[in-house]
Amino acid sequence: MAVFKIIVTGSFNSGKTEFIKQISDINPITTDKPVTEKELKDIKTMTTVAMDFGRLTIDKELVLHLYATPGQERFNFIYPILIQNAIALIILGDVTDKNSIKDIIKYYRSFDKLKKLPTVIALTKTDLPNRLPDYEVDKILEEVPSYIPIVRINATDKENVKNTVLFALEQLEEDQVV
Ligand SMILES: Nc1nc2c(ncn2[C@@H]2O[C@H](COP(=O)(O)OP(=O)(O)OP(=O)(O)O)[C@@H](O)[C@H]2O)c(=O)[nH]1
Ligand SMILES: [Mg+2]
Repeated sequence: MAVFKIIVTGSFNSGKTEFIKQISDINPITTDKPVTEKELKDIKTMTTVAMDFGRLTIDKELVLHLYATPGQERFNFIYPILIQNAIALIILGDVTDKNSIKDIIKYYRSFDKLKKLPTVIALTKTDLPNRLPDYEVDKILEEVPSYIPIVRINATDKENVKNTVLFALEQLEEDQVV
């Protein structure tokens, strides 16, 4: 049986923990602690400080281990540890938050420097009424290399999340063919 490791990253509040919770077939391991920064506390009360871990059994032959990073920059030290043996990267960006979309390219570059991985960008919260207009999001994402696929999802929807993970696996297969 093969075990593949996938990394999920993205800004504070972009939906990483939610993503892992939706996909995992075991109780996910999370490391959420109360938010200490005053300006972030208004957005949400809990934040991931080390990682989230979930497992998805595809079939008898293949199990995926999903690790999500913390969203705050002061926890960046975990990236080189998490990326070891990873086979794909999923970067989340929250379409209700301009800065979260701007951060996508930053995450891409940080991880690309550590290791080149097949990557998928998943824009979250596309179900919310306060989402930015598509043209605004697309404009910010112009900097992203055109070979990186972008999908729009609701991270609270299990099927959406599963399809994103399967899509990331497809990227891997395509890369191997080349
Ligand atoms: N409606 C909706 N809510 C979402 C979506 N994605 C995330 N959320 C909600 O947004 C909030 C923040 O999500 P988290 O999963 O905690 O975000 P995170 O990226 O893990 O945040 P940090 O660990 O603090 O960086 C939670 O209440 C989620 O349920 C989405 O696509 N749609
Ligand atoms: Mg989290």
